[in-house]
Amino acid sequence: MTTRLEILSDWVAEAAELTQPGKIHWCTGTLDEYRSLVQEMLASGDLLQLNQDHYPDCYLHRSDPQDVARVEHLTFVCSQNELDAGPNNNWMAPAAAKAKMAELFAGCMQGRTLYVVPYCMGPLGSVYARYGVEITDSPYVVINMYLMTRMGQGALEEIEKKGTFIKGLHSIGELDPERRFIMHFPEELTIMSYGSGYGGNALLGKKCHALRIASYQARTEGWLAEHMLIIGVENPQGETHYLACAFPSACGKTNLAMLIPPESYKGWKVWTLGDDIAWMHLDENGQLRAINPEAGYFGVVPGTNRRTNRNAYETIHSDTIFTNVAVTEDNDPWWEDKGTGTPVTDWQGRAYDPANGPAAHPNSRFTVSAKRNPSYSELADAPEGVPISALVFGGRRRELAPLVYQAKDWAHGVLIGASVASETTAAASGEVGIVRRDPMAMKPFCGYNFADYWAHWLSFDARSDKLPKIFHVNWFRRDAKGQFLWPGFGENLRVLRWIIDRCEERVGADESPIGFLPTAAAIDLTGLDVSAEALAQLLSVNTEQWQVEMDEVGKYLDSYGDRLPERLRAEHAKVLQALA
Ligand code: GTP
Ligand code: SPV
Ligand code: MN
Repeated sequence: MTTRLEILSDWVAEAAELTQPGKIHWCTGTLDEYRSLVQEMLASGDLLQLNQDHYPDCYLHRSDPQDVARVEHLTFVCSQNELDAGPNNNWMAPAAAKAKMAELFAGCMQGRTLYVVPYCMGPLGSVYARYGVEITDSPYVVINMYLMTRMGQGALEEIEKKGTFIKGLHSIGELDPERRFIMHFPEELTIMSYGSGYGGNALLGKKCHALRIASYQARTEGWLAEHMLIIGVENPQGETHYLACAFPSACGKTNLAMLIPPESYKGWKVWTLGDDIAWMHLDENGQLRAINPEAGYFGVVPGTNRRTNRNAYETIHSDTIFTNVAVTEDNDPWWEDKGTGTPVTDWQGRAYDPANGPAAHPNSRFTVSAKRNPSYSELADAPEGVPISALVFGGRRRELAPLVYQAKDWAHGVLIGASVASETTAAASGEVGIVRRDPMAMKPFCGYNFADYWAHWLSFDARSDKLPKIFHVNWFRRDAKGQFLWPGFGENLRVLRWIIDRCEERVGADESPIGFLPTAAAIDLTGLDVSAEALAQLLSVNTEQWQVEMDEVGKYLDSYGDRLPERLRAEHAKVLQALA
C-alpha cells in the first residue's frame, strides 16, 4: 500500500531519504497487522509475554530506564515569533529547530523499518475529527497507536479526500536523553520527536497533536482542545449529564472517568466517554459539545485495584500492553497497590529488592482499547459528541483548595482555571510533590501563549448564553496527620451530584469570596465514614491563606505582561477585593 496523495507520498519519500530505513511499512490498521507486530516484538525481546491464562493477549514492554515519562524541558513550541509560544513554553526558532532535528534524524533508521501510521483523532468521518500521519521506527509506537487511535486504511482514505494532515516524524534514535527533543511547529502543522519511545513523547497523536497542535488550531477556528476527561452521569430517573474535567497529569482523570457509584447510589451509572482529552465546539444552538479524539487509554497503573477502579482493573485483564510494571512468580503483571500477588522482578527486569524503590515504575502505564471498558459509552463514537453541562477544574492540593466550589460566572471560571496549581507527579521527569501552577491542567500541553489562550476562553461568553457552569474540585486535601480527608474514587460521585444539582438549579449554596460552596448538608454522606468536622474542614476557606494564594496568582498572571487579557486581571482584582 502507498497513497495517491502526492503531498503524503512526497513527505514519506523525503523522510526516508533523510532517515535511510531498511524497509518501509504502510500500516493498514488490521488486527492481523497488530498481531504480527506483536509476534515480531516478542521475537526481538521488545515485548514479553505475560501469563496468558490469567492475562490473555497481555504483554509487557520495558522501556529504557532513562525514558519513563514526558520530558517537559526537552519539549519545544517553535513558532515564528517567540511571544506566540509564550512564557509557558520552551521556544526555539523554527529554522534552528529544524536544522537540529535534521542532524539527529540523518541516517537514524538504518537497518530499521519505517512505519507510516495514518490516524484519525475523533470518530472517523465526524466533522470534528482531525487527521495525522506519524512516521516512526518504533513498532511499540505502532501497536500503541493501534489501540489509542483510529489508525490505518480508513484514516488514510479520509486524509486522501481532505488532502491535509498533521505531519509527525518520530524516531527513538539512540534513546539518549542528551539527544532527545520533542519539537512542534504549529504554524506548519508539523511535529518532530527524537530520542524517546515513551507515551506523550512518542505517541504523537496524543499530547503533541491532540493538545499542542490542536489547541493552536482551536484558537484560530473558535473551539477548545483540552486536557479533560468526559463522562456521562446517569441518575435513577434516567437523566444523563455530561461533564468535562481537567486535572493535571496523574491527578485522577482516568479514575473519575471510570467511576463506579458507591453502594448507597442505587440506580446511578457513570459512562466513560474519554479519560484524557476533550475537543469541544459550540453547536448552532450555542451548546458546547465534546468529543474524545482518542480511542484507547494510556493510563497510570499503580494504585489501580478492585476497590479504587474496578472498571480499569477488569479492563486490563486482557488485550493490554503494560509498560514498566513488575511481574510476579506466575508471570502476572504487578504494581504497587494492586492488592494481590507479590513482585519477583521489578520494572527494570531486576530481581525485586525494595531497596531499589517501587517494583513498578510510578509512571508505569497500561494501553488498552476504550471499548474494553465495562462503562464505555457508545456515544464516544457519536460524530456530534455529547452536550456538556459542567466544566470542572482540579488539582492535587494538600491544603487550601476546598473539596468543591463553583465559579460565579464564566469569566470567574476562566480565572479559576487559570489559577489551577497542583503537586507535580511522576508523569513528567523531575521532582515529584512540588506545587506548581498548571492552568487548566494545560501547562505542558498548550501550543501557544497562555495569555492568548485565556483570551480565547474568555471570548466564549460573547458567543453563547448556554455555556456550561464551571467548578473546581480537590480530592487530595489532607489533615494535620497527612491523611486524605476525602475518600475519593467512587465517593467522588457525591460531589458530582452536587455539581449537577447546581447546574439544574436544584440546590442553594453559600457564597464566599472564591465562589459558591456547598452548604454543610448539601454533600450527601450516607454510608460514608467522613465526620462532620472533616467535611467542615474540606469545605473551609481560609481567608489569609487565600490572600497569599491570590497574590501568587496575581504575580503569575503578571508574568504574561501586556498580552494578559484586561478582563482576567479585573476578575482577579474582584476576588482580591472580596477577600480583603
Ligand atoms: P494522566 O494519564 O497522567 O493524564 O493522569 P490521570 O489524570 O488520568 O490520573 P489517574 O486517574 O491515572 O490517577 C493518578 C493517580 O491518582 C493514581 O495513582 C490514582 O490511584 C490516584 N487517584 C485518582 N483518583 C483519586 C482520588 O479520588 N483520591 C485519591 N486519594 N487518589 C486518587
Ligand atoms: C499525561 O502525562 O498527562 C499523560 C501520559 O496522559 S502521556 O501520554 O505520557 O502524556
Ligand atoms: Mn494526560
